[in-house]
Amino acid sequence: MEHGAKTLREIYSQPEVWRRCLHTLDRLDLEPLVGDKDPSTHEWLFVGCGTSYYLAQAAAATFTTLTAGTARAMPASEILLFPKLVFPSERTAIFPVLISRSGHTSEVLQVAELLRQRGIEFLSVTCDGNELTRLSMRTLKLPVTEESTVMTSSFTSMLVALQYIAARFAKQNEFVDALHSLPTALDELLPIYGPQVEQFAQRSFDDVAFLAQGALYPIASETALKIMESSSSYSQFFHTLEFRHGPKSIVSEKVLVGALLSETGYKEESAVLLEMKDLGGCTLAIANQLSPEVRRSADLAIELDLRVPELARLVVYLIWGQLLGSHLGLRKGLNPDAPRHLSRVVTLAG
Ligand code: F1P
Repeated sequence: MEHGAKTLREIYSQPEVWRRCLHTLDRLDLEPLVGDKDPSTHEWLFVGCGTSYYLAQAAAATFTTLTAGTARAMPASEILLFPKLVFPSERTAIFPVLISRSGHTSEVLQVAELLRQRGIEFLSVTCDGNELTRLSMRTLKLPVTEESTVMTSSFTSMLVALQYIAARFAKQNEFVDALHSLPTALDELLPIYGPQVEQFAQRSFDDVAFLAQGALYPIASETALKIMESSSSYSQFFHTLEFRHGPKSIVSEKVLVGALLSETGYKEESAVLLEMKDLGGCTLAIANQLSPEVRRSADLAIELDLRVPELARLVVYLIWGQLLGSHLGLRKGLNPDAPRHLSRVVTLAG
């Protein structure tokens, strides 16, 4: 099989996969799954490893913004090593949500065991199921089959599902409608920007940094992780305005600075990107609507033009980093389907 064929197929399959997941969610009775865990009375604690941890952060940002409740995200290892950080008081009602594509990652399974021992009910969100399903009383298993080592459609589908649940709690039917409109919107964007990202990836970079703020920050984190996994290049992520506080000293013409620009913080965030261009960096701008100066100055400018609430756009911001990672890997002669040193699941011995 051609290098990267599996991963690229899975990236391009996302409109179809989202449609399938939304169809499943529309038919699902959420009441027995989460009905008694209203975020106004329970703190939702999203847990995962790697890509699933960034997904946990994006889900927590969505719950905090859409519902009146509080939500947090933690890597599974943190709960195992520092449980006091997570369970500060017996009085706080928490509802953990364990996220794992494979349902097979050791640290996540160990957290499931720990929660069972403490008698804390939790929800598992997964694509494959596996042991996690057997340890869970409540499971949301999505119809996503992903063969690739790196997570692409599984990330976006599980995030769409968790956003769907948050919107249901918040009684925001228009948000659910917005999620339903994403597959068609992405179908239209892929033929426009897919080839542009591929072309852009023919350049080589010494360093890569992705910037974002708010709910887009975990999406920038996952973008950087995709670049690392698929192209074995080191890539970092920062809150956009933090980039001025030191990191900008890496900027040169061989450094890619990518910004996922929010609508809320557009003025302040785009000023950082324009400044990095002035310092000689290569810039990539992704925004829902681009201002003329950013469109002019960026080396690659992607305009999503989605007519949905800002928070419902998260998954569409990620597609371009998924593609960029794969194409950078291919340009380096690597196989993004089989990233160096990585396996599909991290299983710890003992
Ligand atoms: C989590 C994960 C992936 C990563 C790698 C190893 O998997 O860390 O994010 O790309 O392949 O596993 P999972 O718990 O969601 O299956």
